[in-house]
Amino acid sequence: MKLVVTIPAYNEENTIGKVIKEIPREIEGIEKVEVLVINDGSTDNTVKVAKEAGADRIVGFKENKGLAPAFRLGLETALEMGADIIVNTDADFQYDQKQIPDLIRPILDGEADIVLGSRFKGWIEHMPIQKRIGNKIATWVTRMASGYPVSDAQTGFRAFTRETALRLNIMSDYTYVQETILQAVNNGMVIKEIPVNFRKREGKSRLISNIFSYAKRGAPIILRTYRDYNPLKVFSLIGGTITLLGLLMGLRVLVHYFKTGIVTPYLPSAVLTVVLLVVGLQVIILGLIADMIKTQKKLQEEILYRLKKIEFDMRRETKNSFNRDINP
Ligand SMILES: Nc1nc2c(ncn2[C@@H]2O[C@H](COP(=O)(O)OP(=O)(O)O)[C@@H](O)[C@H]2O)c(=O)[nH]1
Ligand SMILES: [Mg+2]
Repeated sequence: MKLVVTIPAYNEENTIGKVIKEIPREIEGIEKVEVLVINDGSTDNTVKVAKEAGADRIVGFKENKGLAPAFRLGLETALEMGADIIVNTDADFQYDQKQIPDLIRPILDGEADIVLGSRFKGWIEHMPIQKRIGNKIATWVTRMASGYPVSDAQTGFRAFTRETALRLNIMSDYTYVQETILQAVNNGMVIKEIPVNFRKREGKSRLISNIFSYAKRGAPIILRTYRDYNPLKVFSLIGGTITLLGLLMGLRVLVHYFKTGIVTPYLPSAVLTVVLLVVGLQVIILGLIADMIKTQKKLQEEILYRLKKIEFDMRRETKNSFNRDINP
């Protein structure tokens, strides 16, 4: 069993060294632990510090591309490095790397495909109130959208099996945290949470400047992922509501017509009824089409999974790489 610990980092020269040094290199049930840093176009000494602290491999982008692309590159590179288990952690020294053995335990015991380190079930040294509220809201939305009773959807401390990493397709370019949970649930993967410790952040968050901009960028990702997995439900609800409004409106016109035999005073209502009914039915039809696309998407995901499996198993054996490596 090989474990690869991935650390996405953006200007984290002050903390990344400590994070790497804290990662246990000997874990029961694991033959080899390797550390992979994904440098997202840092403009400070992140790469140099990471190398000196003992990172086994550093990959990344020349420019800042965002956390989700960095996470995706991390998964791919870890697969290529032959990881059987992948742990993702943050570069800011907030998570306690000594808990990695606990985090991967459910995977080693064959009880989970994904393990999430939940801070709300564990210990939090300090989290600004704004962020705490934002986290709670985003977690609630993720819980509603996924059906999984997650307690901390924003956690960056996670473990994945190789199979899971092959099946995840991260589409967003901002944050991967909720999308992975929704995809995992919809692919029938087993998620477990364990309580973890969370230290106070040294320095400012690189990801979240304020909670509103996070919500503005994060909410569409959750909604889009939900829509993609439940198109018929989403479109029927919207189309159904519009149709219902049309029917109610039409009822008024009809009642008047049956009473008096004329429609003329209610002509605007009659026109609106027709418009609402036409639009509502169209939205429902769109839902039917989207549902067919969903079937296609499932097939495509299965094809992609099988291709990735062949590709990454081959890369693992031939040590053939994408060559996204960065040398300080
Ligand atoms: N690749 C990449 N990583 C980022 C970016 N912004 C933040 N990170 C990393 O993502 C992790 C979490 O970021 P952090 O700023 O601590 O966010 P917070 O804990 O949610 O406030 C850290 O390891 C950061 O270095 C980014 O633009 N690109
Ligand atoms: Mg952090």
